[in-house]
Amino acid sequence: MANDDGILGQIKQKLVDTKRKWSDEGRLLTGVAADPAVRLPPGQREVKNWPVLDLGIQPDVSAKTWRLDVAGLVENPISWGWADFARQPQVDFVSDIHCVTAWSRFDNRWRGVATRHLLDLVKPHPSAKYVVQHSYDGYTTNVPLAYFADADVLLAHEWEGQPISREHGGPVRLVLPKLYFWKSAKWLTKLEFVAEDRAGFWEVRGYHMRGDPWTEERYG
Ligand SMILES: Nc1nc2c(c(=O)[nH]1)N[C@H]1C(S)=C(S)[C@@H](COP(=O)(O)O)O[C@H]1N2
Ligand SMILES: [Mo]
Repeated sequence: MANDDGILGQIKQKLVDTKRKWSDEGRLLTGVAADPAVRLPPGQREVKNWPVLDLGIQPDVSAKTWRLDVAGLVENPISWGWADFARQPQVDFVSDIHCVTAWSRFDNRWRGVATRHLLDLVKPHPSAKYVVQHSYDGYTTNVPLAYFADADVLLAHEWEGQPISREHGGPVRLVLPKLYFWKSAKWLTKLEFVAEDRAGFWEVRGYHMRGDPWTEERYG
């Protein structure tokens, strides 16, 4: 990743090393098959608080300076500022969070712009199969377009009726409930549509290219 040198100078290298070690050891894998009708995926435990996970940097992005670019294999690339984003149809969704570090948090009420609406505007080329999310802290993560296009996926700017806080990725973060939460980029600034899957920050460090919690796709 082009950004790695810059980030790695600043991030908690120890955290990265620990997570990579877990990946190498297959830690937290239960080997138990899960029923998607069961709300808590295998190996997860429910928490009532909302843990913060980042690379040791929490970029301070105001709505004024925030931008979202949509690029790559799309018919209509866009570049939005806050006013453009706020003008789009807003939807509310309640969904659960499943973090690969084994905590899950139920019933999070989000407000934002549905990725389905964004897809209607940008019109991905038929060859586009994956979406790479890019963030202000240099973080990247890749998801299959089919997951990105689910009805419950939001470019979220509110949680429980309040603007998403800086530590949780405000002003705008992705929320993709059907994959582990590392697939939901905080401080989102760019979406890149690509034909071939491309590993993001954690994926190059041993995490799964897809990350389905119900089949425990923790490590890849
Ligand atoms: N930009 C950015 N997005 C990110 C991360 C990050 O470090 N930077 N961490 C990921 C991980 S590992 C998780 S579990 C969730 C954590 O979101 P939270 O801090 O709001 O709980 O954000 C994901 N998105
Ligand atoms: Mo995570």
